Amino acid sequence: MLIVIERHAIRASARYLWRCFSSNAGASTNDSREFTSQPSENLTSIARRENEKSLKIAFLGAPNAGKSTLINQLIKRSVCPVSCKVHTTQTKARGIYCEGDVQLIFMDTPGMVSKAESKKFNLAKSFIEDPQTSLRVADIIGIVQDADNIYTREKINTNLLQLLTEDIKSKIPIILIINKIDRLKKKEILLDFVYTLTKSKKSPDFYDVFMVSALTGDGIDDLRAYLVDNAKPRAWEYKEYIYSDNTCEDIIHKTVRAKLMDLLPNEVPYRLKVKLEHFDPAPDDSINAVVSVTCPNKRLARLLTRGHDNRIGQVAVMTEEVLRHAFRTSVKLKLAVHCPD
Ligand SMILES: Nc1nc2c(ncn2[C@@H]2O[C@H](COP(=O)(O)OP(=O)(O)OP(=O)(O)O)[C@@H](O)[C@H]2O)c(=O)[nH]1
Ligand SMILES: [Mg+2]
Repeated sequence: MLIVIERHAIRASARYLWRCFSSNAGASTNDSREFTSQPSENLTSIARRENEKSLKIAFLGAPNAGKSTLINQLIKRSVCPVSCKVHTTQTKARGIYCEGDVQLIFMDTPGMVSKAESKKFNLAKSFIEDPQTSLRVADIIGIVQDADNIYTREKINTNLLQLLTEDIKSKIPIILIINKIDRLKKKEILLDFVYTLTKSKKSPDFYDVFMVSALTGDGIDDLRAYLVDNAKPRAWEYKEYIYSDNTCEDIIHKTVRAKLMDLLPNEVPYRLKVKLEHFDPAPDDSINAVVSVTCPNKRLARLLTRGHDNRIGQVAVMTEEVLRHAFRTSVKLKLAVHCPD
């Protein structure tokens, strides 16, 4: 067993070191900054492939480990909401990526919480239920570990370990994905780190280990290629032009909420109500949307709308940028701040 673990650690570190020292090191994999139009939804133009393959990958990990950022990088579209605060993802969602005959279906999940935490912070049921339901339908499980968090990086989240029953472990391969490696100044720490994680008796047996930065794209090509190589022969679940199981409206709503979480302090964003009021895809594929943000009191409304930093304006600009990357089309967004007082 130790030999297997060491083999994985060596393979992962060799891959990582190769990236560090090869001439391509540091090259970003994110080529989707070109905002091309959405492909035409002409079904008749989509020829059925002869050798269709697919793979469903469930990403699980502690809150804020970078699960959603990772999926966005892998599918080259920002469809999963990302913010610097915890509990950005509230419900499971899928991001879909197609390459040749292969369709990869990534399942984003809320960060792992215990039942007690869920009760204490009054979290939706989905925080407990969705990681479990995603696990059950996965072909492969990716445990996402935050390399930057010195408190949690050397052990797998206990709530997550509880979900990995013997039955799940015997049926579904599990890979370890160490994320945020760009945050580590001394890269050698990573090797100690992988060793500790993989040799722990509490950890499951990992089929493979990846070291990535979902932010910069480092290591993402390797991970995507590995998943493509492991896809199973079977019919695709989604048409090739579908890249999320969320509607555009859902993606807009969740992205505004995530950007409010990025820009507003402490608990403030959790107290705001975000609602999509108007959604209008134009004939040229561009999108116009109006979203209302309701504040519980005037003080918070002023925080958003007044002052030299114009936070609501910043939220609109940041959200538009993310949505252009998600939909690959131009997006015009209006945010209206309301206060019931
Ligand atoms: N430096 C760095 N930051 C990252 C990386 N990946 C994600 N982040 C940042 O980490 C924060 C959390 O990222 P998310 O993708 O929202 O994390 P999550 O695991 O989906 O979080 P929840 O949905 O709240 O559980 C954001 O500020 C990201 O920009 C990375 O590889 N490097
Ligand atoms: Mg998330």
